[in-house]
Amino acid sequence: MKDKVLNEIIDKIKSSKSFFITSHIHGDGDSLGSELAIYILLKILNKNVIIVNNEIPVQTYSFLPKFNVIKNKVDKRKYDVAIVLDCTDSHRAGKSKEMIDNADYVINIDHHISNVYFGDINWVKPAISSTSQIIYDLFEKLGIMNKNIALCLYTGISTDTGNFTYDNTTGDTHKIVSHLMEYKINPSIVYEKMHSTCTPLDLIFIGKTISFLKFDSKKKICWAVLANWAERDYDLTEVIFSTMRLVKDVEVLLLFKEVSNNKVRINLRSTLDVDVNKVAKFFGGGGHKKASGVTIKGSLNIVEKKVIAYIKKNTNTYKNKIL
Ligand SMILES: [Mn+2]
Repeated sequence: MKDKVLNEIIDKIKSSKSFFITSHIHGDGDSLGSELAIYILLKILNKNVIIVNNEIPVQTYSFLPKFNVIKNKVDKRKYDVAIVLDCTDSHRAGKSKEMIDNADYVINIDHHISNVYFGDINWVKPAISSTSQIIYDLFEKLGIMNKNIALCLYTGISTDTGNFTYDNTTGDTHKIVSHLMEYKINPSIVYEKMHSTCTPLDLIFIGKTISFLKFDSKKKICWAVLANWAERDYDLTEVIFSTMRLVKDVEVLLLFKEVSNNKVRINLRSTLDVDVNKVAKFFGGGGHKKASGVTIKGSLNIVEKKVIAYIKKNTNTYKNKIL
């Protein structure tokens, strides 16, 4: 079954000339790593290829090879194939959706459980840690690998496994990474590029956020409310989560970010059995069982009350019977 989809994708790649690659808005290590790895592959195969995202990615990822080829200008050309990576739904590609709709054929490769199978072909594997880990099989099958591709895939896998600590990290993940390491990837440099990104002012902000953390009465749900959230040049969300994760016995972590007037972005994380994808889905979002997100219209205060009440009502954190 796995080989059937993969073979169809390989046939389509071989028989097509022009490709457009995209992913979800606010790219991360996995989406950008998998996009650039596929870009390099298609260049090796002498294809005409372009990457267009909703926005130019944050500079954190500028260490990735070919980072500068990523554009944010939608073009009206008709591409033979759109390859959409790490993206649950074509709407999640933001303004690049128009180019997906325009393409003759859509290849959807993703590992989000909430993927809506919007492609002409869908290579969706929710059990796999990252899109970068899924597409490793494509490179294997084609017998194409080099240091740049290995660095892109390593960065993607490392991002989505929380540096190989989340329970989506399997023996296969390590086997793949062990092969990628043969291309002289330096884990400490990759880690530092992605994580040593805060300014002293950011640390003060994180300190304030942490000192105002909220908890439910059983201390199983922990959340932070962030008014006037401003996107940084890197992902401060994970920095705050990694600090929140230090609290003993907490099972659900949330950030409520006021992204504009009357619009709140909520990031959800689960440390044990709680399925936060279901929580996000209830409010119109989605993602993974242990990491998901949703944007809700409404004031910060009201959205916070609604979501926390829903989690309390629909979960029983003491018995781990949650959604
Ligand atoms: Mn991913």
